[in-house]
Amino acid sequence: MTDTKKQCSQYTSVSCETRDDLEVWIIKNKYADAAILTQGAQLISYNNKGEKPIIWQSRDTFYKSGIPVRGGIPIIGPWFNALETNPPEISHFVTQEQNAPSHGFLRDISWTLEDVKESDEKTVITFSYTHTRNLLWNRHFRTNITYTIGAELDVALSFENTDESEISITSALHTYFAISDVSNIVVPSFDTIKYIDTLDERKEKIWDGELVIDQERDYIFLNPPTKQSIVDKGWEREIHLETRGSKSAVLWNPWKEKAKALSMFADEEYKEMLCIETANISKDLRTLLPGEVHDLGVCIKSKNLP
Ligand code: TA6
Repeated sequence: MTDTKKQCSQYTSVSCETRDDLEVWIIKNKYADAAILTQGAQLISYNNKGEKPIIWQSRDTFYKSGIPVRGGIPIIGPWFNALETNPPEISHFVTQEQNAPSHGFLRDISWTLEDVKESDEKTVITFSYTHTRNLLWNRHFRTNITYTIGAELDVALSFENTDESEISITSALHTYFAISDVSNIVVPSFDTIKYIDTLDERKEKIWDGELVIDQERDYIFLNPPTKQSIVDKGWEREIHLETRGSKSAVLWNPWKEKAKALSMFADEEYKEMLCIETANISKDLRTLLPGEVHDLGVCIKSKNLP
């Protein structure tokens, strides 16, 4: 028996398996099913018992070490997107800029299972990663992610500055939501909210009204409301998000053309997913003094439409 299998055998709601190269933690309790990779501590699926998926994962997924899986909740940090789109306070910590992967390195590396707590209602599972200074990020820090899996899904990410000098980070919970079809979706949450349009020279604009997905979308909303939602008339449900520690939100759908160029993404899959990312990016970067901790989180639940 491997160490992981031994570790798993002590729990009733948690088991583990290997898919190609990667280890997967499977959670099944009274209210929900979920799966989490040790790589990137990435949650890759979540649904309420017997219900449609809330979190989306590509059907073209393969599980190879060092290659992030498309879908679920990739943990993004300590920088967001291409390094050069981040403020200089962030790139300053990267020595080997030419090797800096898009969206940081937290989703590519292996995390450590720290703790599992089980009750009738939920399973609470925590992973950690401790970074020691290297060429990709020349400061120490520690991160923890805790998933609370039950009738709701709670995700809590923390960054602790374990260095002797201050650090600044950008980060995101890059959540891929499952939807019935883009044509059935309305996002009412960003009416009158200022955003950076990354598809139009990063101009700042103000969103007006409900948002529908009828073209490529890649926007960074600034100071969005903490309560956000996706209304899905096809599956007659509304997904609710309540964010913590975040003053930015990314809304992303690649639409037809970009979908074809994405790795681990079938051409037509843009119709089935929508990312709403709970983030600290752009001017919402966070600076931490030695010993300081920043918490970023989101609670996700689904309700039937009346
Ligand atoms: O968060 C939106 C975004 O930054 C898009 O610009 C898009 O490229 C996407 O993330 C996916 O990035 P990835 O590196 O996972 O292919």
